[in-house]
Amino acid sequence: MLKTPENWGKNKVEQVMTHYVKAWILALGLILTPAVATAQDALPAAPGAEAAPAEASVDAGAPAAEAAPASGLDPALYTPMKPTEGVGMPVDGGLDFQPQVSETGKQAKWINNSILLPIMTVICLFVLALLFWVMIRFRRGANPEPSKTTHNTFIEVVWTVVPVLILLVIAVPSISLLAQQFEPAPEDALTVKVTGYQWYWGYNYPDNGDFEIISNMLTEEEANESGEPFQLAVDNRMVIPVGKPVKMLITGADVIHSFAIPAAWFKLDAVPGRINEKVLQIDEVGVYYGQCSELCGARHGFMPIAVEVLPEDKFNDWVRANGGTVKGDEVAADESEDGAAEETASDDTTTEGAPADAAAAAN
Ligand SMILES: [Cu+2]
Repeated sequence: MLKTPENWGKNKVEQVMTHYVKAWILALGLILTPAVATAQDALPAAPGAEAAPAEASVDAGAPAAEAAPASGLDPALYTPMKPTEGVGMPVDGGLDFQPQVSETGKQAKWINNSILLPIMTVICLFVLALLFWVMIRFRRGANPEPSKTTHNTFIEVVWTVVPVLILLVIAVPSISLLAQQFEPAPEDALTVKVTGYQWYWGYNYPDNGDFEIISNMLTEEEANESGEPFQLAVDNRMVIPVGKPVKMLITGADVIHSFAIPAAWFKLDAVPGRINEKVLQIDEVGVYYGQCSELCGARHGFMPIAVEVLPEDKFNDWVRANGGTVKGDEVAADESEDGAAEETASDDTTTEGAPADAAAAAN
């Protein structure tokens, strides 16, 4: 259309109208995006969900969701521990790291709070003071004749050497912490294989008969009932002994997940097709929560991690409650049951085969 003074106004009205319509469509789209994302929750998520198409609740993705949390275990051997408020979980308005329960965590938190934060504070204040000094002392009113200096050897040496020294001060503890985190596990360390699934966690105990724990998030009602934080509480926790190095083998079954426990300064990606290894040692009995820390799909936010750390005898009871084997048990059985020597011998070969398989899988 030709732009004449007559139709110019009309054209502009059309343009403005089109802009308004576009803006409204865009705004509506932005508003509806989260709704569409959450609507995906209702889609059948896992192969198991076909059996129960009406089930669009939180545990639709669970392969074997039980009615009551952790109720399948013998209460004489194991009852889930109550978490300590504010330990191993986030707190409202919290600023600092969670209280650390591992050696690495304590060291890392100390580096942050005693080395990095003071250095950062001093540098920020120093630069701020320099800025103010330049702005006030050398403003045009106070300094009408600017200096023509272009070179000052002393200052140049200082502003090169001082940052190098600062970096050295940071590098020494920081690199040693990094190296310490990736020291291989000792020979006799307990092995736990962690598998990230869309959207829950699986924990295998190859040293204890290779039983598997499937860990799903509790619903809000279930979490309130068991006195645990919603969206962190799970039905079946990963359980490990206190003060013992645990060799964590971490992998993903479908997409990349990330296994993280902030209170233990532990985070490692769960990558399909490869096994990442890291030692986890928690020195205090308790329950510690974490979350999947790699965006892994629609319900990434609903696959929390709960680790329960128990004294070794309690841990062994938990293994027995799950139908697993405990190393000392077979020896005791051998001594007491002379008549069934052949049976126990065959048992031994199977149980001894398990760690070897795990080692082979790790390689
Ligand atoms: Cu995930």
